[in-house]
Amino acid sequence: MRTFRVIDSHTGGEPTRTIVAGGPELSGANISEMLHDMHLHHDGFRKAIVNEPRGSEVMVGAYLVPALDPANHCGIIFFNNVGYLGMCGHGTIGIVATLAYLGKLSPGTHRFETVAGLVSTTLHEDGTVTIANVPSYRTHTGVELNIAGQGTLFADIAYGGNWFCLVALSDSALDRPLPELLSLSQEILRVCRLQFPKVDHVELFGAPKTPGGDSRNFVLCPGGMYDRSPCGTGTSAKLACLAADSKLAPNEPWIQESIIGSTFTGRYEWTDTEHTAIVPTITGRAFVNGDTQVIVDERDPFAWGF
Ligand code: PYC
Repeated sequence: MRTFRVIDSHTGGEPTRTIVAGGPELSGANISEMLHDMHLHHDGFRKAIVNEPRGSEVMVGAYLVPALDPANHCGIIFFNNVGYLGMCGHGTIGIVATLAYLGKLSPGTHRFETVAGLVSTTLHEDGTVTIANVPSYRTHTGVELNIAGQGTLFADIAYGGNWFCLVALSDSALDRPLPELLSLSQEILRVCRLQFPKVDHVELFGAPKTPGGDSRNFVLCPGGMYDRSPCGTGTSAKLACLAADSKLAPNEPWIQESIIGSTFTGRYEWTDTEHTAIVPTITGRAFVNGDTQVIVDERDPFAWGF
């Protein structure tokens, strides 16, 4: 019998399950090597935490590991039902809320080591969290994607801690039933990856419904499910596109609404005078909604997930 303590939270509706005790000791000289060790030797641990029957395809897991630099709070390995994520914006906000719930963080600035790079966070007095994400940038614009039944769609390819294919649809296009949005975004991903194999998220845009909102999105994640939050890395990629097109000025707020109506506020600054990349900041809120002991009973054929 093995046990792990996990804290569940959700950020704008999107769940994060953070393992705070009982996980494996990982070897490696940095967070990428630790992820490699987890992938090679402890992948069953990932599956047990996020897959059914305890989890689901929408669950994002986070394993906290010691920081290499003592100035940082800890390292984070993000994962889901099919593998690992370099960075996760809603998950980082969830981890800050989780560590505050555990009494390990108070309002102020705290840095975390992720596979994508160093992420600085600020826990505000009102419980909201701002993350200063890794440098984000657009690599391609006006990419033609021929999608059956849709004709030619035009996409941007951008990095925001994960790789995104971003497609602006008509204002009402996101009002379609969710299964239709899932199959459309899956087909866009299939076609996009023929040219850009590293892209693993698709972000579709339509008109916002929230008063004061700038845009509404539907984000397909690598596990085949859609993000209930506006997606922190996806909003970072969107900000990189807006900056590259001079459609949003530095420090101007951008209210990104998710498909369920939750919102993040994004802003950016350029990293350099050549405007090669931006540093996006994303503000949102997470709530802790579970504090659980996970039991792995070796007599249970599905104890390590399926
Ligand atoms: O918020 O960055 C994010 C994210 C990635 C996948 C699910 N959420």
